[in-house]
Amino acid sequence: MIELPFYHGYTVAVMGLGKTGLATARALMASGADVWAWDDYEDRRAAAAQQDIPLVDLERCNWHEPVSLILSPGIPHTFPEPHPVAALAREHGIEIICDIELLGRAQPDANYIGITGTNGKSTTTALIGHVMALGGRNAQVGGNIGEPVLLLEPAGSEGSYVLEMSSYQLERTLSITFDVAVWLNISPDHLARHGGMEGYIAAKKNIFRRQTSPRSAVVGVDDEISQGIYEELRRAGDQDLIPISSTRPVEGGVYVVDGLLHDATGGQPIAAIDLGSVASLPGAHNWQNAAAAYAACKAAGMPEAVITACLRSFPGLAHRQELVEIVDGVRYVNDSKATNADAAARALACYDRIHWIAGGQAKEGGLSGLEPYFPRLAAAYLIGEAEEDFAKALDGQVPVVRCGTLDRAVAEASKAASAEVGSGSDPVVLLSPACASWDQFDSFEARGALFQELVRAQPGERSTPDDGGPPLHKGGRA
Ligand code: UMA
Repeated sequence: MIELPFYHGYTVAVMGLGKTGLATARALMASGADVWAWDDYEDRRAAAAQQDIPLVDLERCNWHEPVSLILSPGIPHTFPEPHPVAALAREHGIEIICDIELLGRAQPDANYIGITGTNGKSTTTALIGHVMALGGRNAQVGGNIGEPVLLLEPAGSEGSYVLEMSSYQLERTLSITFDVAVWLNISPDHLARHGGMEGYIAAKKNIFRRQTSPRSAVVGVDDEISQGIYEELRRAGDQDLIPISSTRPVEGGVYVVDGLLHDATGGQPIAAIDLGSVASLPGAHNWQNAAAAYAACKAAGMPEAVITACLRSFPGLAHRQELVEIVDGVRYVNDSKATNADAAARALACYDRIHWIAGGQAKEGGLSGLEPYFPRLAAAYLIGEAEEDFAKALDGQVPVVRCGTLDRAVAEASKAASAEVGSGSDPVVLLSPACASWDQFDSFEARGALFQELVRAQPGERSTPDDGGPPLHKGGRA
């Protein structure tokens, strides 16, 4: 746990008692702070009380007491409208920050690697953490990936924090200047929370805050906005800049063409690793993650040969194109983390005959952008709030089965996919919802866990990719 001695004897307000808030309250209490914690939901407050966390209703307290408000990332302080507690803090001139800001203040001498982007940031973060730890570095992984940073250990000046940074967290982290900042890509997401695309981009750009050489920025240039940001940084010339691409050669950068990762940071491109041989990094989207991780680890001073050796043993992440089981010849893939269309596109590009389970709480734009993948869909099995809208969007192009719930969707998809086995197709039942989970589940993890449970409960003969089945995935695009 991270000590926060600068709060000893001071009152600190903690709003939101999910993962972040609970860890923050505990770290503050252990450091001798007077914690005032609150959550809008009774069950969350009860869970906190069980851990002896002091509860104070932050909408009805004396705001002359607290010196800081640690606001959980999911709770808005600006758009669509400030949470009442954030409004009160602002009215009283109290800073509104997040747990990662506290880490930065407590561990100012540590090395920081920050990863952001709309998609792929968890995989890239885990990949960098894996390579650094296996390569002998003292590296700890946390942040939006799911590990609240105040639960990490002190790193000191020798250690590194590898932090997945959401736009929500970047807005409230002021003290950290990243030694290596990774920007993967950007597409519309969380727009209501940032007052539109401009606000979303501005929040994410904080990853480069105050960077000067020899600090490095690793920037994906495969989408137009990111390319523009790369050009902007290049013109300013503040930090060492490494472009990365998963589609084309980039001068002085790291890029992947047909699965082969090239390192051109030294001028002449060198073929470093064939990503087709890394089973845990399926699909072309993972080429971007691998290029970013390679470039970031190299910028952090790791030798190329160590990086590539460690990349090969990456075990992959749960809920991201995770092969759950092959039952009676049908592959069941859990991609519950795909909470928007762009993320779902990445999985849809990897398989040819897909029984697709989608739906939940739709994001702005719905399914738009997924049209090129429709010919790969044997059928769509729709669940959750988005069912009606998605059915309309797919009407006449893809057979639709309205299922309502995940258990029904798995049953229907499984029945149809099993009937196809042996007919020359290689059916995959893919949960890649293109939606948030919050209408029916607590989190995408809970949604993915139920999918795993439903698949594992099915009768039938199990096999593995090594039993001679077709390849697990292909690195194709639409
Ligand atoms: N709450 C209120 N009032 C509100 C809204 C929420 O009291 O108006 C309370 C809820 O009752 C709950 C708590 O706030 O108890 C939830 O806070 P939170 O939404 O910030 O969630 P945490 O559990 O603290 O998890 C957060 C991140 N969640 C969000 O940013 C929404 C997790 O990222 C992160 O893993 C975790 O901190 C650890 O650092 C998840 C996420 O969905 C994976 N991130 C978004 C994304 O990746 O797209 C940004």
